[in-house]
Amino acid sequence: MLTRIQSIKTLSLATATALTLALTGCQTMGMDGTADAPELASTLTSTDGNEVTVGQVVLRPVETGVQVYGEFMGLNPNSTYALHIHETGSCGNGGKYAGGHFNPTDKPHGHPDEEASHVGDLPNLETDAEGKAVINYVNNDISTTPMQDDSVYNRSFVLHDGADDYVSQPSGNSGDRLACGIIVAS
Ligand SMILES: [Cu+2]
Repeated sequence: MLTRIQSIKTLSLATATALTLALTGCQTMGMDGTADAPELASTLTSTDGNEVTVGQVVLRPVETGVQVYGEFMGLNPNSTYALHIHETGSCGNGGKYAGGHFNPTDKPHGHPDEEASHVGDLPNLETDAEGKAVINYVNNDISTTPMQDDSVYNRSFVLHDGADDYVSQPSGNSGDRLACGIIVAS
């Protein structure tokens, strides 16, 4: 009897361990603190009809939210650009079909670190002397899981030609839509 209880205990422990591994398998932290594999990605191209690629972004689930890592190029040197997640996964009509900022919690626009901000708000991009910029920001209001209210799957990144002032409503006086990219499975 004792032996049987022990073996059941051992078995359930093994099952629990296997389940835990299965659940966290896709979110295992790598050496750099990021997840093993990006879950979603987006390529931003210019909205001027030439479809020049200006940026590549990957979205990875991490412990505290979703890491938004992107590299941009071909922009004006030493300049500031607004970048947001917009609600609709479409870049047609010069990026206008992307709609407004992703805002499922119905908040005012603001700095992404503030409580009063859209879920899709992100910090401005600052380009270097070569017109390149990097964004590496953990957004703790979004998920990468399709069908969830906070999911950014099949939404869009929009890069604007001006800086976001983080104050003006509804979009920080960020200017025209310079580039756009739909967020897809990677
Ligand atoms: Cu925007």
